[in-house]
Order: sequence, then C-alpha cells, then structure tokens
Amino acid sequence: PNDDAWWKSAVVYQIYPSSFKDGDGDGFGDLSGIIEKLDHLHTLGVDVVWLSPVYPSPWDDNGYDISDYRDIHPRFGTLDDWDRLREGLHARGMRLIMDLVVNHTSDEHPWFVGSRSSKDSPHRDFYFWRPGRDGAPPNNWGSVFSGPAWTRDETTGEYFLHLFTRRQPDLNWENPRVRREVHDIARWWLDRGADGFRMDVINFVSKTPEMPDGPSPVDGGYGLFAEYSINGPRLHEFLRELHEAAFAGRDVLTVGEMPGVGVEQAREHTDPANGEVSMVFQFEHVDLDHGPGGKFDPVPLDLRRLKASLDRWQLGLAERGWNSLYWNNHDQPRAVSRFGDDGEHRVASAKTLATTLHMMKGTPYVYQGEELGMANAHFADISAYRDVETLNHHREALAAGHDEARVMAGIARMSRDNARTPMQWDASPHAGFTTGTPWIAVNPDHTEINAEAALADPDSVFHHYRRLIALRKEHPVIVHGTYTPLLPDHPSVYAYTRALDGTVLTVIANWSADTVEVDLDPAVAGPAPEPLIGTHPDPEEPFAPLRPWESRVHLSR
Ligand code: TEU
Repeated sequence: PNDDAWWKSAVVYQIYPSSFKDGDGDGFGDLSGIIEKLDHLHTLGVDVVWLSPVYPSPWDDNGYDISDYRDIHPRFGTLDDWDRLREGLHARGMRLIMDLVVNHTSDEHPWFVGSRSSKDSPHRDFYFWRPGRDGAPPNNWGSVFSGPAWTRDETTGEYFLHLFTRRQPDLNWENPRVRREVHDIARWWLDRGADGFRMDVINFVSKTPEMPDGPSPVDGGYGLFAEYSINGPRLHEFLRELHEAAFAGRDVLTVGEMPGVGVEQAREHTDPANGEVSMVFQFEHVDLDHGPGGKFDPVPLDLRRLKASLDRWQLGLAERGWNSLYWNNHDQPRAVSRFGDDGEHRVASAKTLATTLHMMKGTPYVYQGEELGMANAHFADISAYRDVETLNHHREALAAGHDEARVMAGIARMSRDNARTPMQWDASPHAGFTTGTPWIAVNPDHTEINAEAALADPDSVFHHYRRLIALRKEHPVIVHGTYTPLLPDHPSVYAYTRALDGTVLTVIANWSADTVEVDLDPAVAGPAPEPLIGTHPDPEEPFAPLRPWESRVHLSR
C-alpha cells in the first residue's frame, strides 16, 4: 500500500479566505491578500494549503452554497489570481487543495434554477423533489441549521430537500448525470493544477432511497436523522466511482469531511486498497462537549472522554487507513478557548494542545490563527455575528422562549464565528487584515496576539508550531510509529508513546492549571531519553511533576 504517500508526513494549513488577508481594501479577504502572505506559511513550514470555497456564491452560507463550480467569486478575484496563488505555493514547495462542495449547490446554480422551473425540466432530477404529506413536508428530517430539511416551492407545489439551508438544495447523487458532472468538476480543477480536495459533507451524498421518517420528531441537528439521511447504502460505491473517475493515477490528497462517521466506516473509506479517499474528518472529539440541547448547549469536557475518543481513532486506524488530526476549523470554536485556557495560561495551553495533537499518528491540520494561539471572539451581542447557523439558532431559541442570556452564552462559546474573525497580522487597526471596514469585527486581543509579535518572540505559539512541524519531518517515528496510550484514566494528563524500530517518543502533557505529579516508571520513556519539547532540570526524570499546562516530548533511540 502507499506507505510512502507524501501526505502521510505533510501538515495542512486551512485558509478561510474571507478572513485571511484583504488585498483590495473592501473589508473582505481575497486571493491577492493570500499571495501577499505566502512567506508566513512557508516560515511556519506547512506543506499544503486547503482553501475554503472561493467560487461564485450568493453567500448564504459563506460560500458553501456554490452557483458556479468553475470560476472565482469576484470578491476574491479571478481565475488568473488563482493561477498566481497556485504558482506561488508550488514555487515554495507547497501544494493547494480546493474545497469540493457537491452534496448541495446554491439555489442560484443554473441546475437548480432549471430544476425548480418545471417538473419536465431536464434538471428536475438533479435534486430531490417530493409531494408534501397532508400539507406538510414529505418526512420529518430536520436541517443542520434549524427547521425542516424540506421547503415547498410555489412553482410546482412540491418540496425539495436541503440538509442545510433552504438555499443549499441537495444534489441527487442517485442520478448518474449528477455524478458525472461532479467527476468533471473535480478533473477540471486537477487539470488546472490543484493537488486534491477537501470534500464537504461527502458522506451525506448517499441517503436511504425511501427517505423514511427518522426515529423521533426532529427540528434540526444532523445527529437527529443520521440513520437515514447520511452514510447511505451507496456511499462506498459513489466514492470509488469518483476516485476512479478523477483521482486514480494522480498524486492527490483527498480528505472527506464526514460528520457522524465511525472508526470502522473510516477504516473502509481510507484503506488505500479500497480506492476512496486519503483520510476523513471525523467529529467524535468535537461533539463531546455538546449538551442535551445540542452544540449551543455546551457542557464541560472531561479529558478522559477526549482521550478515550482520540485513542479509539489512533488504535482503530493503526493498521489500515489513515487519520486526519485537528482541533480547529472554520466550523469549530477556537481550541485554546474550548479545550485550553484563553486567560492566564493561553500561550502554555495553546502549545500543549498543539504538542498533544501533532505528535500523534495522522496528518495534522492547522487552522488560520491557531498557530498564533488566537482565541474566541467573546462577542456579547447577536449583531456582531454573521454565521447563518448561529443566527438561525438565535432566532429559533428565542422563538421557543429560551432565556436570551443563556442563548447568548452558548453562542459566545460555540459559534462558528469564533473562528471567522479576521486573521491577526499586527497590532494596527483591524490587525493589518484590511484597510477598509472588516465584514466581521476583529478580535480586540489582536494588540498582543498577532503574527508580527509572534515572529519576534522565540517563545511564541507560532515558533512552537514551527518546531512541531519540523520534528514531524525529522523523526519517522512521528509519521509511522505505533501509538500506545499512557495513564488513560488520569483526569488531567494526556500521555502516550510512539515507537518505531527501537526508537521511543514519549509525550506527556498537563491539561490543567495545577502542578501535577504522575506515577510512571521512567523506563517507559526508553533508555537515555533526550528532551525534544520542553525542558526541566533532569532529563533522567522524564515524568517529573508537570507545571500548569506544561508538555514534554522525549526521544530515546
Ligand atoms: O460542515 C458540515 C457540518 O455539519 C458543519 O456545519 C458542522 O458540523 C456544524 O456546523 C456543527 O454545528 C460543512 C462545512 O464545513 C460548513 O461550513 C458548511 O456550513 C456545511 O458543510 C454545509 O456546506
């Protein structure tokens, strides 16, 4: 199998282009802004850029509602700008993967405009149309973004399916013409020089054909109808067909975003012998702090549950398949606020979260600003928010009579906008992101959390990420070594070893603000362990008490 696949030792950096760098002063990030900042990425040492959508879109879900798959939204620039970005990355030895959003299109895509116009449209069956049931939607499925997953369209009086907003109609992958169009889009970008794709909710493209009612009345949240609306019976078939049509024979990285996927399924999807995808984004570790009321009703996270979840994935894909590794992306709150401590121990906890993740087996993903230890926005007023998921939730929760202060607390903690405030380049107004008015407010903490300050501070989170990324290149044990959990029941220490041909890498991380003693035999770290990360008086004591949020990595060969 492809044990030497280049993406097994690669680190991917996700750019959310609206918020990365504004090159033309319209308050909105763009491709020319990204090109200005390629040296930041090169200094960090990342190998791949994953670009969130930059295609023409009416912007109902920040570009995850695409109306033209073979062009660039004018706010981001032109296809010529895209070519310059690709050239700039390739010249620095970096690769570029695009975001392939093909579970649904925008309702302004010509296919849907045609499809909704008449029952006889040649594109009618590009989407899911069903008559209502007693004046109500065809089944009880809910949208991930609140409300029903079906909207009645006046023109033909039928309902169409949308697992996200009603402006994101689901494509009907049962229709081979749809699948062929998707294959063609993928080939078009690869032929233009893209190096692969992140594939948006790609496990949603196969649904149970009969579309039966879910087991309980649903009003939103994809977990509530997952039995029938995702991970359907033809998913492996559709992924293998796409791989055969567009990826086979090319040296590409494909990562399938799969909310709700389990370890066994992921092993099948990522086993190279099956020819589907290189790796998947799974969601178990980022769903653990969702409370009974869903993601906006967060509960404190017990580290033991997080360790059990990630260890299950490390061990589950140890022999077959491959993991992606992430704490952050444009849909998740900032990890240092969510899992770490964005107050007194911000720098130490950001470093420890990074150490814990980057020494694991799999391909790590760094989300823009994570390398600076950027934190949640803590916006208190709903007027500061832009995300449709957040705004829908706020409206529905208030309509349901929930207490606004409690709703706003859940939003402040979990909203996707926490990850979408502008990248903080320096301490100047708008953090050097734009000379105009930013589309979303810049986090006031940019005066001390910014790339310029980080580059100048050898103890910054940024330089810590650089070192972790460099270690992955230097030590094969990090890419290929086995994974063995240590102290799984310890409430505040995350520890494990990696081993390869006699080399032992030991990771021990204190995920708390207390000084912690651990009871481990120093021999676990192997003979004569040398510190790679973190320093303390006596290398012979790799398990000496850990200071608040301190992490250490030792290597013994
Ligand atoms: O996200 C899939 C998805 O379900 C996420 O929206 C996430 O699980 C949810 O926000 C948690 O509440 C992908 C994209 O990453 C996201 O930005 C899009 O909004 C969504 O699909 C629809 O394209």
